[in-house]
Amino acid sequence: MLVSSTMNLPLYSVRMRAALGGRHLAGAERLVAGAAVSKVTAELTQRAMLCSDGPADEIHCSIERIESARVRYACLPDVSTSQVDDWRQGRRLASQLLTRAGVCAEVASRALALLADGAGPGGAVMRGAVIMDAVNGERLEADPRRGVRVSRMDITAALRPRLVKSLAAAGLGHHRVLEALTLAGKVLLAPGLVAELCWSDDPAYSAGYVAAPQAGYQRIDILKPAGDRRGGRVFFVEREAAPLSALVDYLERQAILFDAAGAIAAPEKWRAGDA
Ligand code: WAQ
Ligand code: MG
Repeated sequence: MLVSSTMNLPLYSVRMRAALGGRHLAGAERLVAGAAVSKVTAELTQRAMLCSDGPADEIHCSIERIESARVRYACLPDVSTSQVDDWRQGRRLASQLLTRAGVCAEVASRALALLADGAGPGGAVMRGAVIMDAVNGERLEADPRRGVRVSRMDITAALRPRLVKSLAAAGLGHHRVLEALTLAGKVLLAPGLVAELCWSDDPAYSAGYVAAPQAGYQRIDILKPAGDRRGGRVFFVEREAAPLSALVDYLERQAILFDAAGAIAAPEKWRAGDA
């Protein structure tokens, strides 16, 4: 009998980050079979060359083998989308969703202001994410220029075409949705994680999300003014739940492959009075 043994083949973490004039431009991370490494590396490099603010003047790719026994399999979070009138309303909704997830109201406001102003030194965009204490708003990441970069996650080759199809059917065909959903899926399984807030640094992409373990991946279609180059990610944590070192190690190093998707809801108009 022929048994497919792809589950036992080693996987490769492929990571790309690109900069222009010392400023972070783009990054991406995949986890793929050996046979796909060169193709995926070329795709990610091409993205850095074609990105709207590019081409990059510096691109770093790193490729590293991961033993299949170390890979964890999981299901992606449910996806919902709220349509708002403008970014102010979007941020009010984000604040509500964060407090509902267990982030203190003042901490939620602080995080929104931080991403709005640029979370890196001098208002720069960070390459990775801010880690913030959900109770007192303290920033916990060791390097506020770099932040913590989540990697070693992807969706399986079997799930990918199905997911691409169901996202497209819900009007969510942009590659950013699939990538952010994968990243948030990994983040939500982190020890001590309360919620994630994110919007893109791409001036042409205004959507973002609040993700939380119970509520899933909650998209908000407008979280910043058109043309704004500032964006970022904040991971809110409950400090007592896990040591920071364990959290960062999980985010940076634990390999996770998503082999199942959650429910994908059609976009709904948000009314400010909604509970
Ligand atoms: N780990 C940690 N932080 C990251 C990572 C990562 N792997 N990748 C990006 N960031 C941070 C970094 O500060 C970026 O400046 C910021 O997030 C935004 O990155 O459902 O495209 O790649 O419609 O611009 C969200 C909405 C899109 C998608 C997010 O992020 C949807 C997006 P970008
Ligand atoms: Mg990116």
